[in-house]
Amino acid sequence: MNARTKDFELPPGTAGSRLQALNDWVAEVASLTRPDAVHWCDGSDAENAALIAKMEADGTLLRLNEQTHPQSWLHRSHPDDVARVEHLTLVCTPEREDAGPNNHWMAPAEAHAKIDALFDGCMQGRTMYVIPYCMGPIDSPLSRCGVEITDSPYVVANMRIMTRMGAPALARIEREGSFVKGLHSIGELDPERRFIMHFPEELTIKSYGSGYGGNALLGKKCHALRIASHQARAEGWLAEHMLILGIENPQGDTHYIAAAFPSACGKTNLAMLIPPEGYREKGWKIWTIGDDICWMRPGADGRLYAINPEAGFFGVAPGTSRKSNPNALASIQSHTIFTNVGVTADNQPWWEGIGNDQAPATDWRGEPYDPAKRPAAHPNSRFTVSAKRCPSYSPMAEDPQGVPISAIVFGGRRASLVPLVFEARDWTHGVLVGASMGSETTAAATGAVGVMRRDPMAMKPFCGYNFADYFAHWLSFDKAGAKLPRVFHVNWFRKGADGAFLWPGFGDNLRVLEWMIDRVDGKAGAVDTPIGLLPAEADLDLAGLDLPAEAREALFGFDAAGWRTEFEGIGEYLEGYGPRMPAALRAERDRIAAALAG
Ligand code: SAT
Ligand code: MN
Repeated sequence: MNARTKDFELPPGTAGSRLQALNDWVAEVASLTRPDAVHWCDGSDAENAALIAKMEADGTLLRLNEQTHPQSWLHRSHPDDVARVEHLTLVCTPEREDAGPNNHWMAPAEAHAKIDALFDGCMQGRTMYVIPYCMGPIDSPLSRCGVEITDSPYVVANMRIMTRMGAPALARIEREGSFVKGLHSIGELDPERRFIMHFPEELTIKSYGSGYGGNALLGKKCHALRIASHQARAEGWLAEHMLILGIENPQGDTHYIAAAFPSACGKTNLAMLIPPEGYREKGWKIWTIGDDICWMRPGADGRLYAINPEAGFFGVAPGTSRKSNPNALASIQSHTIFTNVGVTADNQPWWEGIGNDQAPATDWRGEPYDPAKRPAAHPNSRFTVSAKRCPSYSPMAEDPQGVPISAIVFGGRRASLVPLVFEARDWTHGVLVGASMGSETTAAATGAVGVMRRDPMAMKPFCGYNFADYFAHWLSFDKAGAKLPRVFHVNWFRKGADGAFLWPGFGDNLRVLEWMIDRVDGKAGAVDTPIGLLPAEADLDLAGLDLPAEAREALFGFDAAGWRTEFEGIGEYLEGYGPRMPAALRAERDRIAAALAG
């Protein structure tokens, strides 16, 4: 046995246990990728410090100003590796139809062969890290474990923040004997040699050629959404692209809301909302449970209970300011990894919309800042920070039972037509509202920005199986004994004729959330329209807001002709899923289209 082979052995005290399958897989991967060493991550502070020191030494991480931002680092990615790559992200089910028209597909055998050829010998000269992790509180029955193998210490450091990683996760894997396998290598960071592949039947992920968040932190989108959505369907729960927040009213009652918005549409801001002054004075409070992913399961009382499977935030930096999101800004004062932001002359992180009086000296590519050349921060630059650093982080986020969900909210960026808020009539209508969601694209994925596309439940890039089957799975929750959340749709992004946003957003969104929970409690009014229940202006607390008549008309109005056209588009979109589309959803669309026509 040489030193390398010894490295492949399990951590002390675990040999011969239910971890044998894990050990065999690690050995198999090591013989394919041929790393110089194998490191089993225990998640300890000492391990993290050693990794950070190594990355500082080789330039992977640059230490930021230790006085203003203690224990914080900047990572500059390869300039071609700054976002998710949807065209290279594949769902590899045996039958193409099971992945559906919403996914790029490749047959499993072909996919394995293609990506294993890239992995062949790719870790020579590198260390291979084995990261056992748990998505969700370590003792929650809703949580699921995985193991990511990677050759990127940057990934290890980020996974340590984003998941419960290390020894406790390994212990749970040993108890349960099952885990999601994720193999990752940054490869050559060559966009021509890049794939993010999912094998739902094998509970396996293989990702090659990118170090970027959603492509490389495999616990996040790959496991907690694509693979988990597949598991959730089989096991009767939901894995969703949703933030979770608690709204505590002045009486001390807390309602929990789960809300789905596409990437870079303000989930982090909403999850950390600070109530407007008048609300604060009365005693309203917002509690953050999660900002990106929500796993929900019916409880014994028929309600849906949710956990945030993540332990940290991977938030968009640009636009984050004391005004837009003070809680996020407070969270990232220390112990934060910044990726692709600019820096000031004294080495403080900087991005467009940070709202301070400092100036960037160096841009995200490490070049002297020149606004004619490029922004200081990449539009999809990010911060990674532990959720525990967030002042509004809810203690309930660690509750193994999860929190009961009172309302589900769908929303996207819609410059026109879609009003500020409306409520679905019932669950089936709510599923249609989610299924027909549209949004203008953002910088979170490569490709054109600002193009309207259908993004059902904000899961277009993340659903690990055929959307038609996914909609059927959503519909299946409506059964005897179920006490399902109310469903709403919001649009914070409505614009006026001059292109400016009509709704102030941010903290003022609480005015809309209050209406929702009052609807849940049977206390607020609404106007019935074919698309759902809209608040009359008087149903919302607009005190202290200066909304011109044009804005009110657009935000609370209902444009029947515009919606008729929209419903034609929705019909065509749903038909694209063919015969697998649930009849109930088609009938619901037809019912509303008929009401709009009549
Ligand atoms: O890159 S991630 O997928 O992790 C972030 C996002 O796009 O939501
Ligand atoms: Mn997201």
